[in-house]
Amino acid sequence: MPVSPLDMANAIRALSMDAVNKAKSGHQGMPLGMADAATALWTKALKYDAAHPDWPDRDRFVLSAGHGSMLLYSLLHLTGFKAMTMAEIEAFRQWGSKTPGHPEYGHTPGVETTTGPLGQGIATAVGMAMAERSMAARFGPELVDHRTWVIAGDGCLMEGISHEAIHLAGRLKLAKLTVLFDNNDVTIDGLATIAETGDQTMRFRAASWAVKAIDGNDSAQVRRALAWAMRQDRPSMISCKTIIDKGAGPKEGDPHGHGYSLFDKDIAVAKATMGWTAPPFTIPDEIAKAWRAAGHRGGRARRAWEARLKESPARAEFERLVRGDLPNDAFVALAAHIDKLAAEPADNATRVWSGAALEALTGAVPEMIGGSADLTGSNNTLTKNTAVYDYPDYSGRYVHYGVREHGMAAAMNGMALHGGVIPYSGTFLCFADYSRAAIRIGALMGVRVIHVMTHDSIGLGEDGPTHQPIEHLAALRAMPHLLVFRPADGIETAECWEAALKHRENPSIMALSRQKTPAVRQAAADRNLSAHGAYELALSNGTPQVSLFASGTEVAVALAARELLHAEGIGTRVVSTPCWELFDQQDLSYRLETIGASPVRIAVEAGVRQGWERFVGEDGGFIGMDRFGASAPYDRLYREFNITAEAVADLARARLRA
Ligand SMILES: Cc1ncc(C[n+]2csc(CCOP(=O)(O)OP(=O)(O)O)c2C)c(N)n1
Ligand SMILES: [Mg+2]
Repeated sequence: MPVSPLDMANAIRALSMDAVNKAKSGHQGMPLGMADAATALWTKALKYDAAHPDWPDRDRFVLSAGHGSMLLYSLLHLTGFKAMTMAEIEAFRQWGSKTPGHPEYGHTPGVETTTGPLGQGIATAVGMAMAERSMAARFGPELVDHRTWVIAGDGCLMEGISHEAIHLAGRLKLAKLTVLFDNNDVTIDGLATIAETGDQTMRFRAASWAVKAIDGNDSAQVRRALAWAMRQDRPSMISCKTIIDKGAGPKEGDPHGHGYSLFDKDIAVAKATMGWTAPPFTIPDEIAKAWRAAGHRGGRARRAWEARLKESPARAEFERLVRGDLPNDAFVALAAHIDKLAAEPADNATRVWSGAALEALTGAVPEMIGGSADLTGSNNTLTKNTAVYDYPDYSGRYVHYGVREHGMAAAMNGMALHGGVIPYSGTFLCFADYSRAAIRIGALMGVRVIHVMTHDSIGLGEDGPTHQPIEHLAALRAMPHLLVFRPADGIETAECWEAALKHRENPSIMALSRQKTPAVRQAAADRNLSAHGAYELALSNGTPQVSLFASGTEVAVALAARELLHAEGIGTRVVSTPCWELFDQQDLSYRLETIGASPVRIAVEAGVRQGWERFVGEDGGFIGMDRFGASAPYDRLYREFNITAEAVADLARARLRA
């Protein structure tokens, strides 16, 4: 008997039920409901070669509904991704397995992005589709011509980030992006209608998508819809009406069937209903063979692509970009900029210095793609090298993301994951709260994206406490793998940009000032001092009695306090701390030497104290903020909140007397 699409879909169902049942946790509802649609996608439309999971011109598949991970793991196993053995399927959700609860990028070959927090996947996929268009504009369809496919559920589309993502994709007319909506009308709490009566098809249409509604459990309809999607001149959404736990006999359509809810007895009934007689974790040969054949389908296209790449004059550049290597001369213009600043120190806002650094970098690093969430003029992210990225000519390198911080951050993750581009973007530091969930996924995945976040303290002034970050630096420094840079002047800003670009497995934050600040570095250094994370900027006259630690604009405050103290014969040194995470990576002797052993240690930062103990000790002094800010010119705010050289000097004297 020939193998039918239903037989193949039932293989996904059997594996998903078995794995969730063995783990006694997980989610089989969605894998069962979407098995038919996923089978159509992975056997008819998706361009991939299971033997080469990293082939650059493969289609990207994003399981935005990451809780349905067994759907993806089943597909990877059945199509023959080497790492996804049956032993891994049996070890679903266990320590060290390739089958964690939610798909994790970098952990499991074939997983294109980490998903689980609902809505992130679809927003990340938008970035993948953007990067594909950018690369295609550079290298042409011979080398870059692939699609991005997403499966998203009710939950993903309820999340606010989906709104940002859908409208961005619609505005950019990303025709190679298709979302399969698992329209099963069920979430965890029960029927989706307890919380949702909107019409997703109308919503996508309103965002300029092509939309089609089908029966997602009818494989012929799905196949036709996939072919339809590939003909559209805009992003497409296929609303797949499905039944959760499809195939599970009496439990089919259970409004509480989202998670682990099929036990031995139910599975026996389900398998009997679908005529599945193989033992658990076993795929009948004929069905396994059909799936393997689907996994090899893309082999010929891959080999043809490899032949084209071999002949292409752009081959070396393309391969460099895919590896993520920077151009050899990436930092030549930046070094000249630093030399100029060292020769002629100047005062300015660090956001302006960032703009200057970006002029140098975007000229030398063509894969940098910038943008802003509608704050271009404030963030200084647009350079003369970055034309606007837009339909129909995607060769530009500047994205107008609109007022969509969360969608922007997620899109940047997707761009970096796609590869070939290095995304950076801008907003105000205070709105890191809006994008935090995407920043976190980026940190978890270890992708090189750079978040320019200006207006980094009360120093932004008149916009007042709603816009003034207080706890944000501490909150961002708490996140593993994230590099939080807060440079003090033009040279440090350039150095921080260099460090951020060189750390290819970390996202970075550039916290930058709105207000002018003096040059604190007056001479050329023989190396990138900021790359040490913290360094002694100003020595003490004589034995240091006081060590001052500061970042960003407060470094100048610390230097002024040092002058006051030196006038009184009190030896004072100043340590600039532009990136705590990089300081952590220095050896112990460097760290101890930099912190020093003076009797009085004081930190100065226009944010909360949390974390500064590491430099000043539990009993150290702190000059900063312990409440929200206020609306006034910035110099008045610094005085009112007592973040001044005098206040630092007073505290130092008091501590020396104590
Ligand atoms: C941001 C976020 N909030 C909450 C959850 C917890 N959660 C996981 S799945 C789910 C319901 C999802 O419903 P749907 O997308 O319709 O999936 P289905 O039940 O159809 O499989 C929820 C609330 C999550 N993973 N991410
Ligand atoms: Mg649902």
